[in-house]
Amino acid sequence: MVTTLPAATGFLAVASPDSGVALRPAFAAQGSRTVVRESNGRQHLYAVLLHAGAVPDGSVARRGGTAVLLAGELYNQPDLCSLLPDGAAADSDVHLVLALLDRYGVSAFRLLNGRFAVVAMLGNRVLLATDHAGSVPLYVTARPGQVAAATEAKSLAGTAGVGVPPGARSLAALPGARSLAALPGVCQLRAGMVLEIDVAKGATDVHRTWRPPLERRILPEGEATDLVRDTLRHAVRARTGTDTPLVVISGGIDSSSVAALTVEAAGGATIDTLAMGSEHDNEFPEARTVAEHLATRHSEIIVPTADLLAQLPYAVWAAETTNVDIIEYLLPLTALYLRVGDTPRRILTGYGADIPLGGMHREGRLPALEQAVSHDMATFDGLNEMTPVLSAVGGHWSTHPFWDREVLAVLTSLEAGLKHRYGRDKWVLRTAMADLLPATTVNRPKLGVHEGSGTTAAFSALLVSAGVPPSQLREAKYLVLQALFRRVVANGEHPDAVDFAKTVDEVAGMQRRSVG
Ligand code: IOT
Ligand code: MG
Repeated sequence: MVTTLPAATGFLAVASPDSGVALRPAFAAQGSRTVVRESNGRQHLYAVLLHAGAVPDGSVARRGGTAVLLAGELYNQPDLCSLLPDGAAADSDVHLVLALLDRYGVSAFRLLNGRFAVVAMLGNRVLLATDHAGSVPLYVTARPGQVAAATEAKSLAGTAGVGVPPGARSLAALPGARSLAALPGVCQLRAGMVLEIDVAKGATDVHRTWRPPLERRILPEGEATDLVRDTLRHAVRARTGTDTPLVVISGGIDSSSVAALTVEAAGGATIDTLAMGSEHDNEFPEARTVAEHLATRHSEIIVPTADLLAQLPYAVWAAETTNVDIIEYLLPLTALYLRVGDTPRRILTGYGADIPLGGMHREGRLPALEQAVSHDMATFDGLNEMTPVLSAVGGHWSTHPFWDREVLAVLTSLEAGLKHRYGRDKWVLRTAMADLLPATTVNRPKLGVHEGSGTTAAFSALLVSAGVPPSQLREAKYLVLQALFRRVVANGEHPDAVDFAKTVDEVAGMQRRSVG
C-alpha cells in the first residue's frame, strides 16, 4: 500500500553485546510491526518497528558499523541534501541521517528540523536522539551491557518489555534525561537532546541540539507578518505529504491558518477538514465558516459527553502523562482521532500556536505576556502534548506546523508587542493570515479545545456527581489520571480493560473520606 505516513512511527529497540535479547513491545500506537536485527561485530541492535505501510524500508539504514532507526520524519530534506557531497539525494529520511552522521558526527542532529526519535548503533556506542521539541517522546532504560529505548514508556515498564530486571543494577545516572517517578528505572530524553551511551562500559555523554530562543527580535509590522506567513507556509508545505491531507479545525485562528495554507499547498486539489464537538458544546458554525471559505471537504463529528469522558483511559494510554491541563486538551483530540476512520491519514493541526504566542494568556500587558511565553517555553518539555501516539491510537499520523523548528523560533523570538497589539491577542498571526481567511475567523477570540468541546466542565461535573467536594476537584482529577496511568502505562493494560466509572468512584470515595 502506498502511504503518505512516515516509514516508521514508533519503535522498541535494545542494544547489547549479547545476542538473543527478547523483546516484548507494548504500544498504544496502531500499526504493523516488523522485527529488525542488526549486528556490527561488537553489539547487536534488536528492534520492533511500528509502521503503517508494508515493509518499513525507509526507517532503517546501515553502513559499516553503523545502523540507524528513525521513527517520524524530517521537514528540511532539501537543505540537508545540499550538505552532502555531490548534492546526493538520500532515498529516505533515515538514509539522510546516516549520511549526515557520517559527515558531522553527533552534531548532525543539530541540523535536523523534524518530528522524530532516533536510535543509532555506532561501534560500541548507542545514540538516542529527539527532535527540537521532543515531539516524539523517547524513553530509555540502561544498565551495563544493555540499553533499551522506546517511543512509548509502557514498552519499558515492568514486565511488559525489557525493563531493568529485578535486582539488576541500572546505570547510576542518565545525565540530562528525566527520571519518571511513576516508572522506576525509566528515563525520558529531553527535547533537543542526544544521549550517547557506551553500552559495555555504561559511560554516557549528553549533547543538546536545541534550546528555545531567549532573545527577542524587533521588526516592523509588515516584515513580522510576512516572516510569520512565509515560515508557516513553508512548514505546512513540508508536512502535506502526497495523499489528501486532513486538517482538524476548531474554526480558531491557529487551525484555520493551517487549513488555509494546506489548501494552498494542495495546489487546486480539495483537502479534508474535520471538526468535533459534544452534544452540549461545539464550534461547528465557526469551523463551517472556514471550511466554506476554503472550499474544503468538511465533516463534523459529535462525541457524546459520556463517551468523551469514557475515553480518558485512551488519552492517558496514548499521551503517558498525568498532567490535568494537558489531558483536558488532549482528550477531545483523542476522541476525534479514534473516529477518523480505518484508512491511515496524515493529519495537520494548529496545536501549539498558543505557546510561543501567549494565546492562552488572556491579558495584554507585555511583561505578563512575555513571562507567560517564557514560562511555557521553559516548561513544555516532558508534557507529551505533541505526541504522535495520540493520533496513532486511531492509526493516523499527526503533525503540528506551529511547532516546526523554524516557525517556533520565529514566533517565540518576536517581541511581545507584536504578539499583542491594538488590543488583539496573537496580532502578528491574525494579521499575517488576514488575506486568506474570513474576517470573522481572523477576529475570533481564543477558545481552548477543552472549553469548546465542554471537556473541562464535563470532567468536573462527573467528579462532583460522584461526591467530590468542589474544592478538591483538581486533586481528584489528578488522582484519576494517576490511577489510569498505573493501569494502562505502568501495568500495560489495555484501556478497554479499565472500568473508568469504578476508578472515578474509588477516587471520589478516597476524597470524601479525606475531607470528612
Ligand atoms: P486549541 O488551541 O483549542 O486546539 C489545538 C488544536 O486542536 C487546534 O489548533 C485544532 O487543530 C485542534 N482542535 C481544537 N478544537 C477542535 C475541534 N473542536 N475540532 C477539531 N479540531 C480541533 C490547548 C488549546 O487550547 O487547544 N492547546 C494550546 C496550549 C498548549 C499549552 N501547553 C503548554 N503550555 N505547554 C495550544 O497552543 O495549542
Ligand atoms: Mg488553538
